[in-house]
Amino acid sequence: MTRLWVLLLVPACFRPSYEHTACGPAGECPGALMCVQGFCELGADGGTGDLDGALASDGSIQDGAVDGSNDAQSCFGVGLVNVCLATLPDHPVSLPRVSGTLDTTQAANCDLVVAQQAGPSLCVIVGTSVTVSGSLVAIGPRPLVLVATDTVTVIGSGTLDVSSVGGTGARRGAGGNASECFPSSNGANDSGGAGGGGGGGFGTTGGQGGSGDLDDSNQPVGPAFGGAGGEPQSTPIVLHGGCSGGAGGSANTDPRNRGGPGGDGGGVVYLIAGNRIAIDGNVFASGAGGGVTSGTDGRLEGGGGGGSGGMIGLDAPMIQVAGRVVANGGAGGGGGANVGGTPGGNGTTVQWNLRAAAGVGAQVLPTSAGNGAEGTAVGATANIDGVSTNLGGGGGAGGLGLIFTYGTLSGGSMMSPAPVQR
Ligand SMILES: [Ca+2]
Ligand SMILES: [Ca+2]
Repeated sequence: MTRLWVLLLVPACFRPSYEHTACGPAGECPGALMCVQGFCELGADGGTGDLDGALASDGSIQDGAVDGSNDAQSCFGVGLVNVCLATLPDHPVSLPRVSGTLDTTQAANCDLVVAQQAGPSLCVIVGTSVTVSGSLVAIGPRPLVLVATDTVTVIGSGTLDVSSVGGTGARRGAGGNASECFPSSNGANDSGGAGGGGGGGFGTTGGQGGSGDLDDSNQPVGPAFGGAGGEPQSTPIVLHGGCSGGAGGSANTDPRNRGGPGGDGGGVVYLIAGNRIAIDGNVFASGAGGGVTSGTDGRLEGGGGGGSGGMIGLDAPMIQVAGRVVANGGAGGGGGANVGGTPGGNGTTVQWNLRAAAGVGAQVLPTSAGNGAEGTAVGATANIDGVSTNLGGGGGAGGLGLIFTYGTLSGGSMMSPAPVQR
């Protein structure tokens, strides 16, 4: 027998739809599926799919739970995400379940995949308790949601990481580069020095890319404007990740000679516990640094804008944070001179309150291309712009991400940006 899970999202401010096919008028469903609460789900005789996943057990469907309306005791979460379970979990979950990276593209890596209306579908993992005791890195388009009927714990040596990273080991955190973001702009192309890309905006505005060709040494006429940073979105109405930076402009039409790519926005992770969240280790959702095209292919390029930090949600009556909870913005890439600049640093994580190192503009003595902006961390009150120059402009900084708490927070001396109680 396969345990059947039914999960609904019933938030205050939006009404997501369940991702499965609706039943026919008389409860008809295709194939081996059966009708549960108006939707076609896997029957008790099994099959594979989103619903049983790693939580499959010998439990049976409880008519009361399935047929009844949403029992308040089986719903979890008071904020942006609310999860109702028809059958409560009966065992704890320890993460990571397998070594390596959890890719939310694969539904089998989630206990449930649930749609959000006007937002990305969610990869949900459910247990009586959920404990992160190793390094769990999550990528893929779906935000990661952990739900425990009792406690979610990240132990002191544990790390839950949905950060995005550029350069060596590049990855995009789960739910990063969300389509719900306000876009940042690319830097303008100019053969006399291109503009830098704007930084991604999310919790705060992304920085403006630096302008290039201030001396108007080549076509088109005038300087090359840097891209605008993305606008902030401080109260998102769906759960989604951080926002990408804009690309730097290029100096000519040679396809090899293109500006630095924008950094990826940080991912999103959301924890819900019926009693308590305890974070002694790390929860990271920072954005990636803006890129460059290195060597002569990056001649007079604009540096890429940094990606914004992503989103972290903590929802429990008690939220105890002794570790680091971080969603910082990536730095901008450096502009090009005779060669490309250096990439912007990835948004800081372990060094939670430091700004990522700016990308450095290439130099042709005595002139240098524009440096990128340094990244953002807690206390960044203004957007940080890339540097303008006669050569290629630097990329703007990615803005801060968002950390929301729903419950009573204790500790939390190493959180960046500052958490917002909702
Ligand atoms: Ca110039
Ligand atoms: Ca020009």
